[in-house]
Amino acid sequence: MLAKRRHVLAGLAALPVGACAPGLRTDGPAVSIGNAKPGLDAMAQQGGRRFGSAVAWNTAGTGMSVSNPDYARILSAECGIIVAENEMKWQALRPSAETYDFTAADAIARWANANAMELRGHTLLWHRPQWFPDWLNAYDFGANRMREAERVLTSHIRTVASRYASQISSWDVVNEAIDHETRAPIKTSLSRAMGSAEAVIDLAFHTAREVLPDAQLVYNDYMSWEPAHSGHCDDVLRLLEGMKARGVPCDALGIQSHIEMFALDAATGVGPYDEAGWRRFLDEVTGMGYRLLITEFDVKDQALPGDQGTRDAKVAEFTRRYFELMFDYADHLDDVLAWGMVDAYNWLQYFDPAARTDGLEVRGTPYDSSYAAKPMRETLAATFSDN
Ligand code: 9MR
Repeated sequence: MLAKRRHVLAGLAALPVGACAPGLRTDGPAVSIGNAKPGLDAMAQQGGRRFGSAVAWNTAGTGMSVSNPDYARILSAECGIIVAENEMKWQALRPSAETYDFTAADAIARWANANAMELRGHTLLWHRPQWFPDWLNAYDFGANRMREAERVLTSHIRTVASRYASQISSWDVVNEAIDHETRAPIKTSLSRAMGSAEAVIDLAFHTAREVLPDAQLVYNDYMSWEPAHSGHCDDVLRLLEGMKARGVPCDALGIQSHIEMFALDAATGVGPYDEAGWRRFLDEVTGMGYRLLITEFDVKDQALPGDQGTRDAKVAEFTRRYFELMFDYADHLDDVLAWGMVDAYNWLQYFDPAARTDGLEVRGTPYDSSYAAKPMRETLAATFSDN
């Protein structure tokens, strides 16, 4: 664990001094970066971790976020690391079984480099047929099914991981492998051909380790602190225990952190959360030696009234409570990433039509759609400067 920590800190040392200071880019119109300076990444770095965000290059719902100078300026000011929201997934990279298309992923990697930001990798395998390319769901693995499935999986991981090896030091190797409802590992064309989901997961991690001996390899999932997630937390614990027992080279758990207010708790005025259960979960995960990351933070504000002031205050309060608890595990916690910095470019606006029934935008990221910092941004700043 100490070695891993040193690795992350060494990565930080490589960043040019002041890389993320507000004002790095001077070409966009003035935006409010909140009152507190410096930017969130510079504050997070004081505690030995990086802060950053997902960016969309060409997402159907939001278009090209970094080509918007207002958005790019916020990323430059606040983030030391970015992750491609969609562009490194199989669906984006693999138009067919024989071909790769790195156009968008390379463009994001170049943009990160040009703006002195690091990159996270997401994801070498999203273990759900829904997010496999169609050709992979329908793939004919032939007479030696297992060997061909292994070849398809390992050649993808070797090709993608080695392409970005100099820029990406932390990868979501496997994303979401257990079904929330059935509580069982998700079946895919690959797991059917290879005999089990575990066989696929193990091979994915071993292959990533072979290509990236020093990178942080992460299992990423959406288990969360709301009571409705407790079963999924148990299932993820079993998966992590299994990987430990089998000697699978997984270093960390990525906690997506799309935290949810689908109802309000009368006592707290924010969404219900199971503090004791969530601490038990984090204790078990860290007790097994896994490090933690917050990989996709944002807030679902469905149960809050439309009024902007009230809504932003409650979103910030829910954020404060969540980060306060997570930072009780600060010794185990590495990168913190938001799933978008600006509401207009956040998946919650287009992904789930029921995200708000009043037709208003979800206000779940640090900046609103006119690029003004919201109370959530100040909550994150306060968290990082206290830790
Ligand atoms: O935000 C992403 C959205 O634009 C895509 O349509 C969707 C499917 O590829 O994936 C979303 O990102 C997901 C991430 O990759 C994994 N964790 C859950 C995220 C939100 O659904």
